[in-house]
Amino acid sequence: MSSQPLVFHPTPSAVKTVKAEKWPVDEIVALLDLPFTELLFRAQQVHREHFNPTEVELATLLSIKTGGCSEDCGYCPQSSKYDTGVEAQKILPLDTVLKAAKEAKAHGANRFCMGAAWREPKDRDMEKVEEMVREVKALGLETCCTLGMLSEDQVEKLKGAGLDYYNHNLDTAPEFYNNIISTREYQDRLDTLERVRNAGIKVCCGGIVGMGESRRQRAGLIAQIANLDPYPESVPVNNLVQVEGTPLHGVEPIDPLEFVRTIAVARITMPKARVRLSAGRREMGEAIQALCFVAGANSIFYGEKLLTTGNPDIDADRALLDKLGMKAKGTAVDAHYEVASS
Ligand code: SAM
Ligand code: DTB
Ligand code: SF4
Repeated sequence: MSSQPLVFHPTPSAVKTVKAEKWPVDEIVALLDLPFTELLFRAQQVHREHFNPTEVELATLLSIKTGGCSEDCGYCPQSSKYDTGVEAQKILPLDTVLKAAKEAKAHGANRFCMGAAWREPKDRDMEKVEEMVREVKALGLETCCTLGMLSEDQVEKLKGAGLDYYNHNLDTAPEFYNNIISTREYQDRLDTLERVRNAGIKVCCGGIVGMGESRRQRAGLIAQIANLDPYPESVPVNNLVQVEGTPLHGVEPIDPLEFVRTIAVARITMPKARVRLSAGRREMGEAIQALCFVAGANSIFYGEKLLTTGNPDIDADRALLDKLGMKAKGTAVDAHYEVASS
């Protein structure tokens, strides 16, 4: 008995036009797989097309609302689900925030980032945060907030207050995400990022490596960020800070040179972004940090504290930048390195 081959004729509604991704995961894996020297050379070439390679942006963080968070992010010392010794506090008063912002400015910071341990802000919090943004901006600092998920209305309020950047991280690749967080979806994060972008606030979006993900999953995270259209203006690359009491405490740390590779690939795929060498710097040592700058990192968190964990102190960072002949963004630069597009 002869049988006809089954042919599937899609109906027009089943035919989707899928926009080609700018950066397929395979291409990013291929970059990560390059010989180290080749990868760093390519990253330097891209970096120098858009930035002065001797200049670093300094962003100071302040936790404006610490601990007691309802989410279960497996890396985070501020989740109420884990016993990490971080105590829940109320939102800081405005004068405390302004004092910290003035100190940051006096130390030469370019940007002041206010972080809150919320799944999302409540409406009664918004007025306070808006006031903080207005007043910090009035000091002449760039402002950034990271408050969790935002509704359209909340995004508009922050825009109205003059917020420059909103930080919301994708954290890891979609296929690894459920190993890390169960209380919010990847899509929720993408939705918040879209609202921020549509409101005309600049996007700061990155992730964490060293959570036990594979190289392909690191590539998957970079692909997600680099394929945002347009890609973020700021890309924080965090190396997991392991905190006792969190589920990720004790995970095998990432090889430091693999961290440098990740920075290089972020630079190549997002040429004009500020790539921030973020959490985990204190554990890294000077040589690895120097390699990260060679790989195209041009921003750091600056000040002795991140949100709840430590960061190199200001004197150590000043000494490192001096040793490397690097300068803070906005301070005198060698005319030789002036570039048009940064
Ligand atoms: N609660 C808000 C949220 O999650 O969107 C904002 C604050 S949350 C602490 C901001 C980001 O800090 C997280 O998305 C994560 O990427 C990073 N982070 C938190 N704990 C970390 C850790 N132990 N090591 C490295 N990065 C961490
Ligand atoms: C980001 O990507 N890293 C920062 C900032 N955005 C908010 C936070 C790092 C937190 C590290 C753990 C802590 O200090 O609690
Ligand atoms: Fe809460 Fe943010 Fe920490 Fe997740 S990362 S537990 S949302 S503070």
